[in-house]
Amino acid sequence: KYLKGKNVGIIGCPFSGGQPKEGVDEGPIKMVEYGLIDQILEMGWNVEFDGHRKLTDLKPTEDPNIGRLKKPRYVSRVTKAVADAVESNLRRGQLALTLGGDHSLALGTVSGTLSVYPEACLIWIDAHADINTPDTTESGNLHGCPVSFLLAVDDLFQERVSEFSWLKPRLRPDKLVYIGLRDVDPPEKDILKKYGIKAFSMYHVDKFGIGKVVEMALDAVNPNRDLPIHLSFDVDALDPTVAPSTGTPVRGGLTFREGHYICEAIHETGLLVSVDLMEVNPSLEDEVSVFETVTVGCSLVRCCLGETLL
Ligand code: Z70
Ligand code: MN
Ligand code: MN
Ligand code: MN
Repeated sequence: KYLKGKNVGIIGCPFSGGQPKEGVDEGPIKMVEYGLIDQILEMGWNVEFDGHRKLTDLKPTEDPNIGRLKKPRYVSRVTKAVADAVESNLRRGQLALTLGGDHSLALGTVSGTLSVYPEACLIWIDAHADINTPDTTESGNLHGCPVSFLLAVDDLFQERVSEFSWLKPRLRPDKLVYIGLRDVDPPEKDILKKYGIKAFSMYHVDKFGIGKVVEMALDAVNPNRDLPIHLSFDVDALDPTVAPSTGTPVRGGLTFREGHYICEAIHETGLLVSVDLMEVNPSLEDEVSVFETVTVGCSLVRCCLGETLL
């Protein structure tokens, strides 16, 4: 409905500055090495990919904390560049596919999507809510904060961080829905309640089944099935037995099929304009774990682009 033809622009983002563990910057590199581009080409898509972004060039020489926030200048510069890349892909009628890298990158991807499609909804698949504010974050890691920066509410935190003045918070709370949550910090729970944000935790997946949960999630943010969709998929939403090589694995996650079902069902709407696949860290765990995590990342992406079982 929003995209003309099967054109995808891939934005490879080797970036780890939103959290403390090295190696997550290798995630996009490994997904491409494992053949993701050829797999997408074989599905009949036109693919634009000019290599991974040189994001480390944007690293400032000095980047002291702002309050608790770690590496705010680096994260801001990188995510601004990513926002511009997503915006450019979408304006040229391509599906924007961003490969991370840590989930702070969604500051950029979602901003880019909303600058082209202000009416877009955001479906966030994650073990974590990533909605800490500069006031509530315990860790100071910006990958735990992107959603709060994106929300268009005026009283969410004390002061907007001036370093991120390029970022226009324009995500309305009723356009955001979560699936897969199971490690949400107490202040994050308060924020979800305060703004009435729809969230389906693993409890809801167990209670209703993934088919019903995806239907309820779409009903919440896209009741007439006519708005563009941004899907932000943190691979740690999957159970650690399925995707072990990620920075913050949390037990009790989505099965292999539940994760793929989400991508298949969202593809089926025909409304998907922007996809993030984040937090694959090939430096964690053993060789088999890395293989399983990278290949599951690739297959989730293929399902978003329309791969079916039959
Ligand atoms: C915690 C924080 C987080 C991912 C960890 C954890 C956030 N709520 N997100 N791993 N992907 O640091 O704010
Ligand atoms: Mn997560
Ligand atoms: Mn925690
Ligand atoms: Mn996340």
